[in-house]
Amino acid sequence: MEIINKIKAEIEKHETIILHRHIIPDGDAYGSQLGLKYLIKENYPDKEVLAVGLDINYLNFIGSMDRNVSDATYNNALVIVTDCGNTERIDDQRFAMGNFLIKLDHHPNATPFGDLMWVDTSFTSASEMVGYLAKELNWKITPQAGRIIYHGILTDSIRFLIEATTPRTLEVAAHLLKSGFDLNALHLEMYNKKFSDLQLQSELIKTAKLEDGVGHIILTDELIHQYRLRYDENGKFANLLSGIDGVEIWITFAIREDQRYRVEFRSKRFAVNGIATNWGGGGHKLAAGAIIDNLEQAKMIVQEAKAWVKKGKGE
Ligand SMILES: [Mn+2]
Repeated sequence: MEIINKIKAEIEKHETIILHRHIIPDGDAYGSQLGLKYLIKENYPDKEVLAVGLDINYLNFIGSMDRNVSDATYNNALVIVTDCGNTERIDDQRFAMGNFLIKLDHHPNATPFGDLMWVDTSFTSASEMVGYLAKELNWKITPQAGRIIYHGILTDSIRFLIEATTPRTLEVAAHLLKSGFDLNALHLEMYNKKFSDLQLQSELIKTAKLEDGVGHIILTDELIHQYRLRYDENGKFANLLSGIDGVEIWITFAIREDQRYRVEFRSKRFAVNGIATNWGGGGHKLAAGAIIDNLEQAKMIVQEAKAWVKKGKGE
């Protein structure tokens, strides 16, 4: 791929490289950003490579961000933004202050930006793109980098379950695994559950609603407190209603610290990013998100989803 060589050339041209990704980061945001950081550091040891944005608690076991990156650092720097479709969602809005800007993403290209774009929705994850880049360029991959990138692929692909999973996905994963990180230890760490999580899941399932092909659950503030969940963990039930007969679209409304609601849309075949966009959000065809103010709006969203299923819209 020609684009990969262009990215390589920009990396080689710049002494300082600053990596950004989306706000409220997930495994793929970390995997693509920190993974790329460690890859460049390993293969170009003389370069200064920094990852900016806020840390998120539940991903501490994956890595952490660089703090106190000054504005002056951006002078003559290469900036690469990973896993982020639109500029409003980029964590740390200084992304445009560098010398050259690259967008590396697997979301639909709703907002093109940057001097160079590698946007390809055929990848499961931005992490898969970074892993592919490393494979194609024959870069050395440390176990640390391999683990971080593999984690990003596994989370975004839902353990290789989503339809975007291809032979390439598994080849990249296999290539990363050759770096020698402890796969079993990582899996144990990722999927270890607390008993209270299971109890909370049972509360959510008990109060779940299913009507006209649309399922939804509401994670309330009461539940967050009762089960001592942190607000930054409010996205982890987005797939609780997946794979259920008769559920075409499933929606999770989860309370945020600011008392607004995070909305996660999922579907087997309906383009739910269309609904998310109507509410100021966005995302992938079958997995999208938005933020709303209250549960009145949640009701409207459920009605809208039902109408979509009825009309076969976005199939
Ligand atoms: Mn992603």
